[in-house]
Amino acid sequence: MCQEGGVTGSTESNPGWIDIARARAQGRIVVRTVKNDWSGQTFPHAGRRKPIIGDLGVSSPRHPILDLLEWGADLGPIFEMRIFRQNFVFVSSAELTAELCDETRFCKALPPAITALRQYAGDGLFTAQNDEPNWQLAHELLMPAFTKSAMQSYHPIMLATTDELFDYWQRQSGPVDVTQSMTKLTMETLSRAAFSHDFGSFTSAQPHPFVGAMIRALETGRRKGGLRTAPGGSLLGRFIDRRNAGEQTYVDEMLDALIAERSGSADDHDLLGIMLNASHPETGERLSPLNIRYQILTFLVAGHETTSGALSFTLYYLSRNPHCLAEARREADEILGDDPDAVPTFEQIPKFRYIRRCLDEALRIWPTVPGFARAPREETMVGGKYPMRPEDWAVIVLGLVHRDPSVWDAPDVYDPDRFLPANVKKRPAHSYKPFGAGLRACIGRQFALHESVLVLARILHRYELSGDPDYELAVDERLTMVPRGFQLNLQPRRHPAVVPAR
Ligand code: MNH
Repeated sequence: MCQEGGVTGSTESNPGWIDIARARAQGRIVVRTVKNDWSGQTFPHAGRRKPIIGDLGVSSPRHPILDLLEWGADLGPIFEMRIFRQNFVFVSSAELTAELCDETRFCKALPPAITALRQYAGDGLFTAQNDEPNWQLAHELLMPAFTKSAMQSYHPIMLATTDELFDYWQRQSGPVDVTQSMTKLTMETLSRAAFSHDFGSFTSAQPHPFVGAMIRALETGRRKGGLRTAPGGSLLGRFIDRRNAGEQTYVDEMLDALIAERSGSADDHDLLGIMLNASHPETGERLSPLNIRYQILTFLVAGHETTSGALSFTLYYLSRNPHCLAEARREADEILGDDPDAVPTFEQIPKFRYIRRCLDEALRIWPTVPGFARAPREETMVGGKYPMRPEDWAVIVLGLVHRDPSVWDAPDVYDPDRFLPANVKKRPAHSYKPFGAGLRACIGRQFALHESVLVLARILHRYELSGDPDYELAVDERLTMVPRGFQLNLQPRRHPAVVPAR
């Protein structure tokens, strides 16, 4: 990584001002360099670059990713954005993505927005550096809890939270807010699977204060990450930290209390129990209580809004595409039969093939984690012509890769059949990456897929759903991408579902 700028050495005799020339002569000032500078290469960028602030104006602070998807589409397979001294390089083609996803040459990188989250999530799975020992340890101890077959133990939890969602909807009058409902659902599912805690999302009118505090703390952290290289950025960072300290302390203390309550118990029925009890088969190493807190926070954050957005976008597209809705419902009815209260068994989940394709296609158009960053393991050349060194990184912009016209026909059209096995086989590898790549790919993928398919099948089996025809899709950028203000009208299906003869 590039050297940090700033004054080094003792500041004891600092009179309150710095004689820059003298400090530089004494070697106390490191010349400020552009971060992620790709050996000085430049790539296309949007608009006219301004002194000092660089490309700060090209994206709105409220929806930087939506803006990036817009202006990035015209800039070609690799482009850049410079904000103060921080350079961002983006990749938007399936071809360059395939190259960067080659694990033999590249690995995960931590751009500033992710590094900023280490203040909360430390060396937890998502924010750990590739070579931090706790990544390997946690990965090995937790992988067994995230396999396809491990979903068997979360299946009853997922059924129960879906029942609570239906009860909650029953008590509502008028249309329901889809993103809000799905966020309650995924938050409850995850907190129960992770540490058997009920946040009461469906029973209290207000969301549990923990949820808001956690999201605000992280959101602020991410914003702070963007300011790092601004003049006065570290001062502003400390100010933000002070303002944010209360929320962070509240979140940390609540999680530490939960962990302390369970330590010493052999109960390993949830993720917390596994983390407290599992030790490495060869070295006997265990996760520390602090690292366990980092992991729990990571699961809560990485796992709830992402899945909620995936569910909400799928419901949006189903409501807009009557033939897809009819096909998805036909599948739900065929597997679940004519009792609207019927619940899928664990073994039935993989049979909802069409519903799964509807989900895959929604995550193509709106990957709820909008991108991930990659760096080379050794100095190399990307795209055959751009030298890249281990300290350089590029962000794969999934929203653009998933619409690359050289791979996807009519990329803005919602068509679940793109994910028919024969069609998947025809596409180049790595043209669809909503869960990331390689060793550091999403550990919760099976969890998200199992939960989403289960919930969608049950909703379709139970309700007649219709959206407001005048609603225009709006997307909120929180920690992830979710639809804003999307509502559905839900009518319990009156007639017993008819099972078509096979
Ligand atoms: Mn998830 C990593 C997307 C659901 C926990 N997740 C990633 C990455 C992507 C991603 C992309 C890779 C990021 C990177 O390379 O920097 N995750 C998703 C999406 C969904 C999702 C689109 C839902 C849809 N993730 C979940 C769930 C959990 C979870 C559910 C937990 C239960 N994800 C993680 C963790 C990592 C991760 C933990 C980091 C894994 C690692 O680096 O070892």
